[in-house]
Amino acid sequence: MKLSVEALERLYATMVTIRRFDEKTVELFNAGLVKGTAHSYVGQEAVAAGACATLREDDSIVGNHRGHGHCIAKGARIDRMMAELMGRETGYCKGLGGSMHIADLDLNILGCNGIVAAGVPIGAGAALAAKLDGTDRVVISFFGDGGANQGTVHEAMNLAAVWKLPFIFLCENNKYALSTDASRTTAGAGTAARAVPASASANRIAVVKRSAGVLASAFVRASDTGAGTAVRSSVTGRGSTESCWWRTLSFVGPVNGGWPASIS
Ligand SMILES: Cc1ncc(C[n+]2csc(CCOP(=O)(O)OP(=O)(O)O)c2C)c(N)n1
Ligand SMILES: [Mg+2]
Repeated sequence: MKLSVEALERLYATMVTIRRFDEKTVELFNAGLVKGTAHSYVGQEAVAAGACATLREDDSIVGNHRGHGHCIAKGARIDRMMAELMGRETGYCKGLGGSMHIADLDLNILGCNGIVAAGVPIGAGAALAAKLDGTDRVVISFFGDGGANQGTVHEAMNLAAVWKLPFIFLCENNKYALSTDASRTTAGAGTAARAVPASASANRIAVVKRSAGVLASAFVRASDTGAGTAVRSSVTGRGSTESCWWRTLSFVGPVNGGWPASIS
């Protein structure tokens, strides 16, 4: 599909906004201003930007723990998101939800979720509602390769296929479950293959057809520091330079205090 210059510019602007939002979040997190924790979407911007660009306003999304990009791409307000991260009343959830629970029902952002893969059955339920209402709305749930190992994803895939729900399972396969290499968590022919028993075909842009399907994107998050190109160790997967860089950006632990060497 050939995109117009305007469409490409819009996609690029969305990606840059997501990147800047998370760069700022790192700064604020390191300054101790972000309440609770937060997970960086740096390196995955294209997935949310591209997926949400195919949606209408009345289509819904469900994000996961790494959901800043999902919300921004669906049109969430930056100021209200940032307020939420900092625990302020002006935030999307009055500051009570924090980074992992941003929701805006007016924008059909049904919520991000700190429980790995919990957003997938929620999305399937919303897709069932869209179908029962007789609409042609679609729903996308974003989840990771780690989340793809949760049983609830497979239950949802089965029902979505049986009931032909207008639901896209969008697996963002960044090859790690936070910091654990996929080879240590995922058996078989890979994440996309998990969809086969439910007869959904992976690697297909199913949004176009507005029917149940799986879209799997595979990548390793990389940065313009070049850290992403560090040599991968055969044991931990991630090279040491990349590991250090990843830890500074993922801000899911004692960033300032350092990490135990055993965490990969
Ligand atoms: C049910 C559940 N188990 C464990 C955790 C802890 N946890 C948070 S993120 C994560 C890994 C998720 O990996 P993946 O789905 O690949 O997402 P990524 O972080 O790579 O984007 C885990 C195990 C959790 N939040 N919920
Ligand atoms: Mg992952």
